Amino acid sequence: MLTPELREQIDEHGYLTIENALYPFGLDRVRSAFEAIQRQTEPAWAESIRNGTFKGGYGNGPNAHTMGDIHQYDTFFLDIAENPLVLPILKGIVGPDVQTMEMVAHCHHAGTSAHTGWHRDRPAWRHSQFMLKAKVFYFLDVQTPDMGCFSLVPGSHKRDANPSRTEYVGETLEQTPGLQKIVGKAGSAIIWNVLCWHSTLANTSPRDRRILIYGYMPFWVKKWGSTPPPQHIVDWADTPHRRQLMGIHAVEGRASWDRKDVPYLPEHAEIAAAKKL
Ligand SMILES: O=C(O)CCC(=O)C(=O)O
Repeated sequence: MLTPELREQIDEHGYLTIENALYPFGLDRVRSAFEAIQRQTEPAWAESIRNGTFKGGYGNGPNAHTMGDIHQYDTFFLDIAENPLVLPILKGIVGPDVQTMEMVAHCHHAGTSAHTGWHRDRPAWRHSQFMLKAKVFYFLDVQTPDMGCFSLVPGSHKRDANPSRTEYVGETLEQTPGLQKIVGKAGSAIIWNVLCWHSTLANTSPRDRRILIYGYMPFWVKKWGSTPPPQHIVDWADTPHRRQLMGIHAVEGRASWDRKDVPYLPEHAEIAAAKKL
């Protein structure tokens, strides 16, 4: 639940943390699912580093291995998108029509430089009640300050200005005024507003930093575009709320925003038929 205290924390500081957020799934199981994807994708990633063809978000490159669309390897990651300890909070923050945007496994290797600099993910569009985009980072291991941990400037989501791309880069990355390193226990999570100024840092520790990244936005934001949702996602989404979470058919929101290329579940057809628009 988004309690008044959590609401105040996220409104004021732009983030909140949850301990034992992976409890419903079992941390060991999450780690082995992560490691299975890493084993499968690492040879191609290593080859792309050798031949210089690496690309992709979240700093994929020599300092980090970004594994996107992890649901395609294991639908267990769809279950995590629906985490009962996190989703009720997201419904309060992003809105009752929240959908999942991205599902990513990420490894920032031991002894490597930062894989991003200071930025925010989108221009400072704001709504009085809801956040346009929240991300949830799950920590697979304890996050220590030397681990290149995720860092943000608390309260910076309220600023109109974006962070400078030329100040506090490279050697001075960690000198950004107000920087807070997000440390925490294995299995914990941070939910944060992507308008916060944020960066990763150099991982000077002997341990890889392994996290899961989930992005959430309201249902009306285009998700699948011209590509129909993959069948394994449609199959997993066997309830109206799962259909909404996967950006297919809304429970809250207009039926006119629903995907017409995916047949409704019978109970969802009734929900859609009862809507005016
Ligand atoms: O990997 C990190 O800690 C930074 C993530 C990031 O820059 C983002 O989510 O936009």
